[in-house]
Order: sequence, then structure tokens, then C-alpha cells
Amino acid sequence: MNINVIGVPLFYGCDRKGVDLSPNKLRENGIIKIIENHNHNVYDMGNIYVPEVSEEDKYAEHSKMKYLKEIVDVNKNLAHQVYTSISSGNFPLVIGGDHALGLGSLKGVNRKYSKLAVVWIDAHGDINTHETTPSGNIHGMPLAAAMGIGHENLTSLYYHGVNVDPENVFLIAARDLDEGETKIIKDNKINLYSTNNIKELGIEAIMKDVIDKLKAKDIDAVHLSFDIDCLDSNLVPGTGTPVGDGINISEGKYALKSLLETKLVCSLDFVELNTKLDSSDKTLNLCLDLIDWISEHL
Ligand code: NNH
Ligand code: MN
Ligand code: MN
Ligand code: MN
Repeated sequence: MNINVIGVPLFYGCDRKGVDLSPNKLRENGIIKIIENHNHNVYDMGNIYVPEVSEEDKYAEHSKMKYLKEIVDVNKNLAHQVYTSISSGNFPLVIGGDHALGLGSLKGVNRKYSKLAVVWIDAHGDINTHETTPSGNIHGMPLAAAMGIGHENLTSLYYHGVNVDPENVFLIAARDLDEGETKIIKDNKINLYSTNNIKELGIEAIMKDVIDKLKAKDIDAVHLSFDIDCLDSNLVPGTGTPVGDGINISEGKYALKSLLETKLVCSLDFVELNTKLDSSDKTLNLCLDLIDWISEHL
């Protein structure tokens, strides 16, 4: 497969430095070679430009959303890169950076595939709006925006066609949802598989249900967004908002493998590694291992 690695050194979405260093950190630690070892042609597209802005200006554009203008600008560029990558028959592998990059990757994919399903593997829902957000952090909003829910600057970024249908959205490993998010999930009939559901029924049964549903739907492709905080907090000290009672590594790998084997997945985000918070490269090494696993199953 031809894979475009696209780095997004963005921390404005989580308002915590360190996560922006990860695209280059992963390159320095051999991510390109790791992917190539699985017989893929890798085109490293480098990093999307992220403008510098001072802390005092974070609410310059909006009182409830931090760094709105910068995040929108970065994501317009990302959206176009992702669209171009897919249009050339390539697979965009978007490396974060924080999860606000989901805004751009989803809009880019959505321009190519209007009947798109989204699988969001994350401890969080990322389905807040400027009205429901408890933090003002835009990395908690990209999935809502992809469905056309939220502030216009986010929902109409780059692509203005048919939004992602909430019934084609699958949240996996969620366990830290805000009140407003829970309401949006219910009202819009979003498919939710909490970590509790996974512990109760087993990851195999959960993924079978997800994949059966995906196959039964009239969709063109699946976008997979992987936030490393889906894993238990003990496993990922190097992430900004770790949450306990998470899934373990083999559950995470099973979810990734079973989705990739459907061959429906057309693009993937890998986000929220913060090596500044890591302890003895534990999370960095786990991420390299996960990229190796993903590459093996692409
Ligand atoms: N739900 C919280 C918020 O909107 C936390 C989001 N944090 C994440 N999302 N790491 O994946 O601020
Ligand atoms: Mn996330
Ligand atoms: Mn998360
Ligand atoms: Mn391998």
C-alpha cells in the first residue's frame, strides 16, 4: 500500500505542550522504517504548518473555544492534504498532535466519501460543542463537528457537503463522557460501546457487532481515529488526559486488527502521545509497537 504519513504538531486543541513534539519524536525513533518493513511505500509528507501564538491570545477569536483561528487554519490545510492523499489512491496516516486534528482529517475524507462511517477509539467522546464543553479545549469537539453539530467555524471547515450521519458513528472504549456529550449521543443514536460493555461481553463480541453493522450499512469507507488514551491509564503515562479502567493492549490491538482486516478503512489518525509526560519512554515504545501492528494489518 502507498501510505502518506502526515504529521500535525498541534497542542492548541488540548492546551498542553508536549503533544506537538510527537510527529518528529516518532520519526526520530524509526516510525517510517517500521511502516516500510511491512512492504508499504511510505511518502512522508512532513508536518502541517502550525503558527505560533501567545497564550494570552487563546480566547482572541471566541470566548469558549481556545485557539479557534489557529486550529481552523491548521485543519483546512490538513483536510486538503488528506483529500489529496485519498484521491491519489493513497492511505493517509495522520500523526498527532492532539485530537483537534480530527476536524481536518474527517473533513478531508468526507469530501471524498460522502457516505462515510467513523470509528472513534477513545476514552472520551470528543463530541462536545462550544456550548457543552467543560474545558474550552477543541480536541473535545471534532467528532461533533463532523456530524454538523457545533460552531459553524468548525462544522463548515473546508468541506460543505453531506455531513457524517450519526448512525454511522461508532464510539469504542468510551468511559469519560461529559453530560452534554451523553445527550448528543442519545439524541442522535450514535453507536456507543463503553469500556464496561467491552469488559462484560469481550472485545471479540463487540468488534463482531461493530463490523457486522458496518458491513450492513450503505457506506463508501470508514475513517478510524485512534486516541491512545483509550488504553488504561497505567499503560499510557505519556498522554494528556489518562483515564483508568481502560482497555488493555491486546484488546486495543484486536480492535485495530479486526477493523483493518475489513479493508473498509481508508484513513487513520493516531493521536495524543505526549512524550513530555511519559515515564522512561513507556508510551513512546508502546506507540511504535502499535504503529508496527497497524502497518502489519493495513
Ligand atoms: N471531554 C473533555 C473535554 O471536552 C476531555 C477531552 N479530552 C480528550 N479527548 N483527551 O480525547 O474537554
Ligand atoms: Mn480524543
Ligand atoms: Mn481521549
Ligand atoms: Mn512487525
